[in-house]
Amino acid sequence: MNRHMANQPTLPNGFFSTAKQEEGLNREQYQMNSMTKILAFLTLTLLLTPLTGCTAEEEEEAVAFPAFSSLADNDETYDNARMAGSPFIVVFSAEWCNSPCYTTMHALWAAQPELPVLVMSTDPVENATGVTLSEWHASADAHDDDDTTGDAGVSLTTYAFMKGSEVAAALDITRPGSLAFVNGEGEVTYLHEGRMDDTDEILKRWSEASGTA
Ligand SMILES: [Ca+2]
Repeated sequence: MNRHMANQPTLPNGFFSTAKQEEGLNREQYQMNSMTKILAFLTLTLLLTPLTGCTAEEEEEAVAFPAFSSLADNDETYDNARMAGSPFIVVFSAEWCNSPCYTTMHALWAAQPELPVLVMSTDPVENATGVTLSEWHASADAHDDDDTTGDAGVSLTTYAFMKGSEVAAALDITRPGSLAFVNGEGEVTYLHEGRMDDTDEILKRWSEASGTA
């Protein structure tokens, strides 16, 4: 037995120490690799963090105009597909809203005539206060009429009057007197609450929706 063992090839001197050194080296290399990976991960995280923030912010800003389909006073149906590809303005009003609704409608026309405007009633009742969509449109047209001089002023010919309480609710609008500017992508670029009669502000918001700002 002893002879047999003696015949075993002798390991070179320092074999174990060399192996240990190699093992130590491998561990060091492994640690280095891990460090590199961690550093790379941290760098990537730092680089991506602001980008992620921006993306989330943009997604937050881009509110899609709600899905809708409504028959207007001109007997034409307006929906998202019809309005897609070009900007438009939605005035959330009601058959019984004279102020500030009519003021805002005429301020839009005065700022730029013949804009594509959808006037949506936040009142779900059919013919609210006994007024049809056509009568409502006529009443809005007459808002700037001068009874004493007989001057009929302007008629809001490019404005379509329709029901839209569900659309308004989807945008958290519960009462008349708000506006939405919508771009060609169907995204709300500006939501305004209350009277809007400042020409510069109207033109600025229209430019934003048109993508020309
Ligand atoms: Ca008029």
